[in-house]
Amino acid sequence: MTDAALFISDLHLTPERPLPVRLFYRFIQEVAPHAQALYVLGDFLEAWVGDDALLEPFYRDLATALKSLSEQGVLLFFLPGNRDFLVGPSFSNATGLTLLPDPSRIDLFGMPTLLTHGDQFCTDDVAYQDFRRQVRDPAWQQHFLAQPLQQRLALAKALRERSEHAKADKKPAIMDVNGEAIRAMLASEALNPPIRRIIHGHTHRPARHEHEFNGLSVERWVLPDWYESGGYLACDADGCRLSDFP
Ligand code: LP5
Ligand code: MN
Repeated sequence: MTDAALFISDLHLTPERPLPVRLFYRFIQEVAPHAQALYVLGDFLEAWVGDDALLEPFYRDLATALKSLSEQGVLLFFLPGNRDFLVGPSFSNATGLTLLPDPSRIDLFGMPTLLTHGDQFCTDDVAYQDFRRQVRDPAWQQHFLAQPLQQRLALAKALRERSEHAKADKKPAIMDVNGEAIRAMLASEALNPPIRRIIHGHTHRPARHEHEFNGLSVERWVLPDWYESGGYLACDADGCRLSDFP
């Protein structure tokens, strides 16, 4: 699909996991330049503790590669995930990514489409939603960002460990989307024209689902993670399809 819009999420890029990093560099050389736009729907980075982390060569190199893609004329967008919600204006400037709020509505080749990371749909995961409310609070973020970089990195590491422990005790179904939460988001976006497509990541369960809302069908695409191989959704005027990027 030339001139398609591409969607990726959940790459969780970190110097500690080289495979997705290699895949991503190849993706932005081989696939993305043929697209009209690339949307990154969160969890692009393993953990982001503030834009001053851009001083690290690993992130500077990523930013340079993205910037060069944007200079080739590909429109770049970023919507935050639960790992990288602290991405800010310096990251945006360095990469050429335009920051979008979560959720964001776009007109995708005539199709009213809702983009979101997807974690807000996981309302059965009550412990996570409580945690989310806390860390998305602007006052909490201001306080966190005022701490020295090394301290923030240490906190993020501790939090990652707690998250892995917590997940080990959660039933898989709890960490999937809740149908009522999807309906609630569709209802809050009920302004004309009605949403006909949702694209999100987070659950790492790539698929196409169909919902019915107010008598209309709504297709919901779930993006894959990049742990063992890459993958993306490509959409054009004829529709969308998921592709692997091995
Ligand atoms: O991320 P993943 O896939 O492992 O699991 C998510 C939910 N976990 C998270 C936490 C992140 O992994 C932590 C990394 C954040 C990096 C950003 C750094 C900037 C802020 C740093 C703040 C110190 O999002 C997980 C879900 C899962 O998705 C599936 O949906 O289940 O949720 C949890 O595991 C949350 C636990 O259930 C509750 C954690 C309580 C921790 C409370 C500590 C609060 C005080 C913070 C200070 C350390
Ligand atoms: Mn996520």
